[in-house]
Amino acid sequence: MGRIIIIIIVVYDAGSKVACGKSRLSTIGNGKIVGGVPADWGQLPFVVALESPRGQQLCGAAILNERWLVTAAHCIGRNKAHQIVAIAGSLDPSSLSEASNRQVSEGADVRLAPGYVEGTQLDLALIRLKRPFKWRNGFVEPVCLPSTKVNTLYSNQTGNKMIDLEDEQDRAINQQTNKILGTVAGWGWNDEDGVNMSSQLHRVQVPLMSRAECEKRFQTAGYSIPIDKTKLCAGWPEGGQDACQGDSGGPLVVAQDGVMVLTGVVSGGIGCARPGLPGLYTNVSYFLSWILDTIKKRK
Ligand code: 4AZ
Repeated sequence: MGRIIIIIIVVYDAGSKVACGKSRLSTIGNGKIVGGVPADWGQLPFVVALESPRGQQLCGAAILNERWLVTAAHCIGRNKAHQIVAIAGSLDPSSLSEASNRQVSEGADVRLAPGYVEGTQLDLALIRLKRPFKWRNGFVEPVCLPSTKVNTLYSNQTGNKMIDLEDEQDRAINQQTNKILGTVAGWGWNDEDGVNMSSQLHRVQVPLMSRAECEKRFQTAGYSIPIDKTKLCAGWPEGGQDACQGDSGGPLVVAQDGVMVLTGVVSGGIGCARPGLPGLYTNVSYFLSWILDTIKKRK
């Protein structure tokens, strides 16, 4: 009689025992955030609202695992961890009608990206939650981080000399005959002046832009903004769709191999959705080893 040996392989992403990056967005169509549409349940279950203790909308964030969120460093400001309230499982955090899916936790600890001082340089932070979020299929789920595989692959090919990941990223962005589309989501302003606002989570698609082109566009418009490898740009040449005030800290995700990968974190820009001026994001892959070190050291 033969024996059946069953091997169970558990795949961890950022230490979560559930699959990351699931989304019910088939083709993430367009439709706070400027030029977007309200998000529906199951489309972006990793997006979290950050509020002040009084319930004022501060920023967005994304779930990495039960304990850790990633956001922009400038979202933390002078707040202590316990002054940041994270709300998951809610499309409209101001509404109490979603009580069954909603989960709330204050921060217990905040880590700013090494070297962050203020403003939008090295604009990344991790928040450790006081009470871990519980996974709820379609409502509260983690996002995927970019793969470290790429790194290993290139270091193998080149011996000690690592191929620069960000150069590869730029190359990939430029090579695409079809643009790489990301989806950005948040509860921020629906136009640059904050005239139109809604309490519903909005989402919109924006194409990634190479660092060189991005820097050139800002230059052409009279702004000198160095776009180094810690940053990413995304936006349409004609404008019209973008993140805006209040969306900071929220995720820019790109679908890769059927899962949503956290590629950027909303950081800033000149106005919102202006023609020729893409939105600025923190480049998550640049900070990958710091993120993994931090969240694995303390679960
Ligand atoms: C902000 O102030 C902000 N156009 C965020 C994103 C963008 C602009 C401003 C992107 O939080």
